[in-house]
Amino acid sequence: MVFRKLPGVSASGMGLRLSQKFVFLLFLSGLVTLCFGALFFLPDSVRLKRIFLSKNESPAVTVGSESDARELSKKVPGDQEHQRASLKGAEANGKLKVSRKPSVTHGARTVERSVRTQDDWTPARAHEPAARDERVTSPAHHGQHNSGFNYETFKKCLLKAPLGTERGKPSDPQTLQRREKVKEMMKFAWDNYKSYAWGKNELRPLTKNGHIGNMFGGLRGASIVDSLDTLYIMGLMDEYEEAKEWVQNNLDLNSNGEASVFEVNIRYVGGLLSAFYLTGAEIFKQKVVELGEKLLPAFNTPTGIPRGVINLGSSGTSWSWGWASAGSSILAEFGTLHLEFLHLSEVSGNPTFTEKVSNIRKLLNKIEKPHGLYPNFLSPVSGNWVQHHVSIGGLGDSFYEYLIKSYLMSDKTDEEAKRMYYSAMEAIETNLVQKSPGGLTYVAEWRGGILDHKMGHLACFSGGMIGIGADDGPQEKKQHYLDLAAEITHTCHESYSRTATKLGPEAFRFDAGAEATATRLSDRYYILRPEVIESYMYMWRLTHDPKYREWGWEAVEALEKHCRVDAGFSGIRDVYASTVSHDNMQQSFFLSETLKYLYLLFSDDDLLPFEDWVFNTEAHPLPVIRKSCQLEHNTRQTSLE
Ligand code: DMJ
Repeated sequence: MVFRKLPGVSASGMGLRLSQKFVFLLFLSGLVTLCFGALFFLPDSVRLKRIFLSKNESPAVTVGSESDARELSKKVPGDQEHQRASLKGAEANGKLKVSRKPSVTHGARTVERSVRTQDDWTPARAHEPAARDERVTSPAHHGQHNSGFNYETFKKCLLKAPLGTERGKPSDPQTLQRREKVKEMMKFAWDNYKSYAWGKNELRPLTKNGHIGNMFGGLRGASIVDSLDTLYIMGLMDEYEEAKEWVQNNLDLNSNGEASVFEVNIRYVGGLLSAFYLTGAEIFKQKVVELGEKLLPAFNTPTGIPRGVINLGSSGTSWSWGWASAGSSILAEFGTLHLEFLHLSEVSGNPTFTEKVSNIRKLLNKIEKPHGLYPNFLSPVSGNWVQHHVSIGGLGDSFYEYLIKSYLMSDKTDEEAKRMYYSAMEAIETNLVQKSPGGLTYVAEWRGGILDHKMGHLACFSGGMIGIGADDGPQEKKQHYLDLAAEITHTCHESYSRTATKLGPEAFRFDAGAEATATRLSDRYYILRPEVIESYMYMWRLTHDPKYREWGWEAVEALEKHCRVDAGFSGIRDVYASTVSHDNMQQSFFLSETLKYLYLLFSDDDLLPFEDWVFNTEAHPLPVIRKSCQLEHNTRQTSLE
């Protein structure tokens, strides 16, 4: 090999001068630094980080940029984007085998019916305090725990029969007819799931097969567990029995996959808990306690703030979402465990569940909040906020919901939750609530002090939330909160009525001349979400203004026209297009929430009365915990023995 001698280059070394060697070395070291730096500071890559970090470690926390926040805000727990962005490993779309038959026979049912008549429910009369709480002080652990939970006592402490006198049957014929229609929709959705996707997580109604996805860590049957209480409430008892039988024989909790703590909690834990409370069937209690324990290792962080993802297998390793920068946990995820975890302690006697969520509450109460607002990202390592992005929609939403619902579920004794909710509301009103030029009230998003004039479909739950919170805040603000709730619900209805399909987009804006309409192509889809209908239901119960039932009926007609296909219901890709294109997915929350809220909207108020029940964020009813009443009954029982 011949090296041509360049003019001015010495013959020593590799033919380089000292200064050239220095520049070369500088370049090399720069390159090395850049490569290592990229692993840690360029956009999150879970895989690369796993090479260097153990699963239970998080990288150092930094405050991210606004562009990070914009990107992240597109990924919302529970939506398709979120699912895509989530985990490795699980079956991907299209890789599933088409299953045309249910994997179990439904004909011969041997499982004993646990359906109770409404006569079984004795309302509680008084709840005077009792001497001691054996249940709460029980030190036992699951398996060895003596929960002390007594289902009969629980029933006695309800003020009213859960399903009312006649399962909430409305007296006027038109409302009854509408309610029957919703029941028929549920049966249609269920029957098709059963025919084509039985045991899978969701139905793909166009391709007539099942979808498993990667949110539930190998758990199956999300649509079954999410439907249990809806079927029961609607009186679809054969279907409820099929669902129960599947849980008993096929719900396998020994999975080894990577699951979203949030999604497993709201759908599976919530679904099983409400099925247990409504029916008293022990199988639901057994399963839910076992599953709850599998979520506990996610809390093994320096702060006790759980990470978003957990391996449900014996390793129990947990880590943060790859898309949540700097290893942060999401407010709407770790802030949406309180209701279910309190009930896990209640039915199991294991105080650990309550301790875990009380610790989250304590930290959030103590931490400094910019302008009184709660940003969406928090480091589970340092306990500091990671980004100053605030939203009452995706990434923040159900945290606020669980504050007011914790207060209501505690029989109005959880003063800390109450205080935190009303001060958050003050901050939201001061900083986020806006009026559009056309007079529509909306809740904007906040990015480190700059307002983004957009509202997500997810944020439309807030009409209902502000409505149910109106009564217990400062008395002088009661009417104000009711008005605000009505205005937000009206705006969300406008986002529906300004489309060709009369279904609302994923997000709508109030800038550049837009008024409650989506301006970006990517925001035009509707995936059978419940939030707008949820607010109609709450506002109907609170005001009995007939417009809410009319709006609900508009939604039923639109769902029938645009989302109903041969084999179930499907989301649509563009709510503004009169000829729709379907997304081929019947989300489990359609059965759990959308149809349940519609059914309740067309029912009398004594079906799941608000005095006794709060709905978790997946619309699973959980009972108000009346400690003093239960203690009184337990004490009385003990003295009789
Ligand atoms: C549901 O899983 C829950 O309502 C959750 O809180 C947010 N998103 C979906 C439905 O849109």
